[in-house]
Amino acid sequence: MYSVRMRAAEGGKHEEGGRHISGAERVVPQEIVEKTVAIMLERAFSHARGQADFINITVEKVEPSAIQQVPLLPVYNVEALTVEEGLKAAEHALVAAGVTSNGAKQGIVTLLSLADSMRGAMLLSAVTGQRLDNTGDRGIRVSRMDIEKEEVFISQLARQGIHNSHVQEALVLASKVAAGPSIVAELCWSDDPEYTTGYVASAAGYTRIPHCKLLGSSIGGRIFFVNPAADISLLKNYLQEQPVLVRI
Ligand code: WAQ
Ligand code: MG
Repeated sequence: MYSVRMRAAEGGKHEEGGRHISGAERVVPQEIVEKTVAIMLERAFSHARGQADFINITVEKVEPSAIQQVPLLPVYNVEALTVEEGLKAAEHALVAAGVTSNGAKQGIVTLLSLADSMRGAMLLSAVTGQRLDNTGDRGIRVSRMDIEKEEVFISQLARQGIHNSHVQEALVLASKVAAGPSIVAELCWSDDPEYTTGYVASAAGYTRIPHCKLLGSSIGGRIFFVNPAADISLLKNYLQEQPVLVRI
């Protein structure tokens, strides 16, 4: 199997101050590597966030015996008609998942106050809402994950009437994250200006929340709420390095 990952930026490389445009990560058999790279390149070049002028694609062999299997999270939907209702629903879902009320509020404010979207996610204490990682405005990028049977997965989502590439990728990422050591919950909404549905996930499930932001906003992000006693370097290693296949 091969890990294939892409990151694209505008105005130079990410590490030289370029603005993050898009990214993607898959773990696929060798026969599919070429097609996967082509799809990622196409995505990087045609993204609503901007015109990428730096694209990094990494292809790396993964030993099948090193791949950890994790369960696919069940999907739930809540209703919200406005951004205010959406963010309230997110706060409730975070508290239900085990984040303190203060931590949940702090997390939502942290995402709302981003000046621009990051490439990765922030780690926040599930108790105090304080930032626990030291990756600054780069964030931690979850990588090396995929779904076991993509066609079955897609038709399952289509049957529930919720298939699109955002849901598909977010559910795989959230399933990997929720199975990580010391993870309490995740909060996310997209940085794509045309996509406003976000979610809260934990090992108990993935709750979709409409209207987490206004249509047209290019600011989104991810927060992983963790147990304050977490071993941060162990968790970072799991999120970035551990190959994971989500079982359907
Ligand atoms: N690892 C960590 N953080 C990431 C990653 C990753 N692999 N990919 C994206 N992020 C962060 C980064 O800060 C982005 O700015 C932010 O998340 C949003 O990423 O069920 O599309 O890929 O309908 O724009 C939710 C779907 C879609 C809800 C979320 O996120 C639903 C989405 P995007
Ligand atoms: Mg995006």
